[in-house]
Amino acid sequence: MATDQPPAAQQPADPKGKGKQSPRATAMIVIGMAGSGKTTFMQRVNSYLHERNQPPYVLNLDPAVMHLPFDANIDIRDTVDYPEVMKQYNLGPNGGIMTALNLFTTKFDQVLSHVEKRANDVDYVLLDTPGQIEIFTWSASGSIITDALASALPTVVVYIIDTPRTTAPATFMSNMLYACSILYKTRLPFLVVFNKTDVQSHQFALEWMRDFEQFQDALLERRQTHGDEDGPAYQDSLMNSMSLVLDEFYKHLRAVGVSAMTGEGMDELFDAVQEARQEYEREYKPELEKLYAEREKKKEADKAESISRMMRDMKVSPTTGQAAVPQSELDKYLDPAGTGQAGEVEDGEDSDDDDDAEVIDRSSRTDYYALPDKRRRGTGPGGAVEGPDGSLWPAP
Ligand SMILES: Nc1nc2c(ncn2[C@@H]2O[C@H](COP(=O)(O)OP(=O)(O)O)[C@@H](O)[C@H]2O)c(=O)[nH]1
Ligand SMILES: [Mg+2]
Repeated sequence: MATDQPPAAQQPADPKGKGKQSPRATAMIVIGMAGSGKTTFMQRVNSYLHERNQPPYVLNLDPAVMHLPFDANIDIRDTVDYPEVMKQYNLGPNGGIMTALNLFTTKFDQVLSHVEKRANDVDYVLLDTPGQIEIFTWSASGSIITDALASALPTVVVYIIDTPRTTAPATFMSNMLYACSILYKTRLPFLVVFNKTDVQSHQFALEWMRDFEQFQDALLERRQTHGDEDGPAYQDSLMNSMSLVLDEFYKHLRAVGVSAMTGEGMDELFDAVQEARQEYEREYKPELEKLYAEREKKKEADKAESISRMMRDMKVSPTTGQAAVPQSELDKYLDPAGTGQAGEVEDGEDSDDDDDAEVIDRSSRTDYYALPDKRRRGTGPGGAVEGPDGSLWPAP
């Protein structure tokens, strides 16, 4: 059980002194097909952790969600107005979500700094992602968010599967191939969660993953009972071969069954998340550190190169240090307005822009309801409710 684990902060530091210690929190990025139960799962995990006095830090990245059944510390809807994005850019629902996510990603440094501030106070950081899975998994912004998070704290991808809807071998296979592609794309510790076990036990799935012959038998049986319902017969031989290929993938896959509705399976879930965290420490983090060191080295080299190029361009004499271009001439370029504050003009405008879409951490902001209407969710259609003393509350 999660609470039996030693807190990360007490784990011994790397004996070689290499690499810095990870923050206490583990991030769980919840991904899954629309309707698989991501949001309900978030709600369940959130209340499970609250019951154990381990309140998580929660982020909602779904700009299109109408009602969130949990309190998010950071909500994309506070930063980006999804209906407005659709209108302004003339987009449909998916394009709107994608653009909203892209806009939000430009502010992700702020999000990350909020998360990092709390990463040693909480045990879990939870992220709900947009309903359409590919918007997150196959977009640049999805990768940026995932990578940024994983470089800041131990991160686990939690892939939610709608168990009752994956009992057909063909559907199961597509779902697993999808899982496989996300695993290889993110390279992060991965956890498959078979959700809705209150409706359908996930035992069949575990058996198919353990023994490909059982999967092949099920495939044959399904063909006999359902005919061409799941696809033409020639597809079966492809799936038979795929089951052999995926066998290797399954061996390294953690899978648990839960019901987000009833709370069944939560203890096993957190055991698996802790295991995945250890995998992050063991495998992902050293890779990350190596990459980081390489990047730093390259940055240093680039800096040295650009300095020497600049010196060449300015024709600075290496012996006298005298520039061929007079200083007064250079000043013109550095301070075009002649204000004596070179470079400040642009900056001022930029920071105005930033303020427009500042990322809000609701938990640390007491003036949330003093924000302009557009910046607050709960206003507009189904808007905020006025309390008896005139204070505003989010719509129920
Ligand atoms: N029976 C059952 N239904 C669930 C469970 N989890 C989610 N659902 C239902 O599945 C539907 C989609 O859930 P939602 O959380 O909105 O999915 P999302 O689109 O992935 O965020 C809703 O009607 C939920 O009530 C579960 O564990 N058991
Ligand atoms: Mg959802």
